[in-house]
Amino acid sequence: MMSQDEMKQAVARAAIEHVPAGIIGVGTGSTANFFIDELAHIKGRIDGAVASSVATAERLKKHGIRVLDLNEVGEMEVYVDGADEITPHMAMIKGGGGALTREKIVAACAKKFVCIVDSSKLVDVMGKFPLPVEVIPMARSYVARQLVKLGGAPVLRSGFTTDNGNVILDVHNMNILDPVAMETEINQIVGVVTVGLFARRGADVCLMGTPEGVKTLT
Ligand code: ABF
Repeated sequence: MMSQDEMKQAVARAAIEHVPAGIIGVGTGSTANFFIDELAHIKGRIDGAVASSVATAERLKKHGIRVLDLNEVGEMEVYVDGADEITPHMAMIKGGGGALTREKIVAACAKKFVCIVDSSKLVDVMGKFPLPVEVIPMARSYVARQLVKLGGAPVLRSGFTTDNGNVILDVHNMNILDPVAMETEINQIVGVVTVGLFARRGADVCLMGTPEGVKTLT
């Protein structure tokens, strides 16, 4: 029986096949960390990487992979990252690791989003995993009240500040039946920096680690 870490490692290895020559975007989290470790083996094939967090930048540098500023790179072929939940339609909840804003920015600059997950992340309806929302600190309680009106139960992530100096509200009890509509609605709340729904621009390919091996969803 494969452990969860072995499944994450298997998808990380499979994602290497999607890495073109040039510059790629790299996500954050434990599955992305396995990917970075795999990337180290083929680092001669790429010119460098754009990181979605300080933690990812540090891990890339530790492996001797060049880290580039997104503003100097422009568009990339591929972005590889994990997710907290993903639907068969490729919509995702991300941000459990707190890097959602930079993840969404780097993903927006990539032609292809390759999502790497173990099978525990696949759901029909998202929302069991609390939805992370990055918020400007002074807007925290205003945004929380608006999220309550949408039926959620926001909880301030305690002792956590994002790489951008903001706070995160983890919103419980969201039954996300229309992810695109909900992403749009939460994006409109003043004081919200980023909602961890990646539905308007979801994944293009999902590599899923299962006990039977890696499956590809498109
Ligand atoms: C990133 O890492 C995040 O968007 C998501 O919250 C998290 C998934 O972490 P892991 O791969 O450790 O489950 O992809």
